[in-house]
Amino acid sequence: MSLNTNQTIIGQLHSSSVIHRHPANPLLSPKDVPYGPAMVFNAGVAKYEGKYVMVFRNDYGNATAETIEPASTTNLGLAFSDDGVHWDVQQQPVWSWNDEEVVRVYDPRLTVIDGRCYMCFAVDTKHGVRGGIAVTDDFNRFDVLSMSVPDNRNMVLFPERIGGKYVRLERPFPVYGRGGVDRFDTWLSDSPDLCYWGNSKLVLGVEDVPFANDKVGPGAPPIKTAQGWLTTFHAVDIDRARGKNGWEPAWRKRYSAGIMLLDLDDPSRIVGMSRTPLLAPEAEYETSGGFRNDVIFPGGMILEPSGEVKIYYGAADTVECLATADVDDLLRLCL
Ligand code: BMA
Repeated sequence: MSLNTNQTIIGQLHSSSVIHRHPANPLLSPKDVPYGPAMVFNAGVAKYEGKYVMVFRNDYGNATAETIEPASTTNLGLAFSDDGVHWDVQQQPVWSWNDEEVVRVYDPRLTVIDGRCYMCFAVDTKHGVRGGIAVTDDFNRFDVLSMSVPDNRNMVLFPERIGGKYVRLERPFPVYGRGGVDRFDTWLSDSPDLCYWGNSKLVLGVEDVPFANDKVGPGAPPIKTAQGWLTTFHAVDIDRARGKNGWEPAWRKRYSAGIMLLDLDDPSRIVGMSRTPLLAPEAEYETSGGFRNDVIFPGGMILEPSGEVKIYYGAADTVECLATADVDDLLRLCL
């Protein structure tokens, strides 16, 4: 069946059998955060100086499922962990950016490059959505290195330079150029210094993903394997027949996580991609009781020395979760 925007209805989706939701899910919920958010989700996670560190998104300070406030109450929280599963949440949110133009900062992604921790983030401004990159040495002070033009977000940095350049994946929003509807794709740019970005190339078009009809965008920062850069992406399908599915009057989208492998030397080239989702919303904390149900939004991916891959994701825009898989199984899915 076709919609008036040429969107084919996707239908039922299932998660891959190689991925396992952690029994401790959700790892973080609003009740774990001492300054009262109603939603805790879309975290960036990295291993930094011997610990796991997480910067997570908090929304709607005073809201409940019944009373939804504007999104301007978003802030970022910080947590540390010794095992990547049990998290010690810090008492205060981190980094409020006081700038006339900035409405809110959200969806952080962390990448360690040469021992320093960089954070990509989305910024709603009075003149559009921008993607920013900052560096921090203490998770208290964040120095902004670059800000994109609108509209762009979901930036993630590769953990090392490729061909001498820093590289990022990103998802610009070309509304006019894509027929006036959401048809958002995944792009790649490089930079000599993390400040000036260019050489932009298309990596993954939404039409290339069988379980998306609306948008695809970067998930967690890629991890390096001998076969290529392994990376998650979010894939969105819309069905206008969907109605109320969360705290809002209507929510018609579903966010799943996909996985692909990019060429080590030319990461704009896809070596392989799973044609079915890695994670589709199925667990109770992904499909019910949240602000926007049926949302899986990967933002952190860690390759352990054992070959286990930890994938952190926001669920239902309300809680933060973990799923694990063996790196060889993930590579087999792509190839
Ligand atoms: C996107 C972003 C994400 C969010 C998702 C689902 O546009 O705002 O932060 O998780 O929508 O609501």
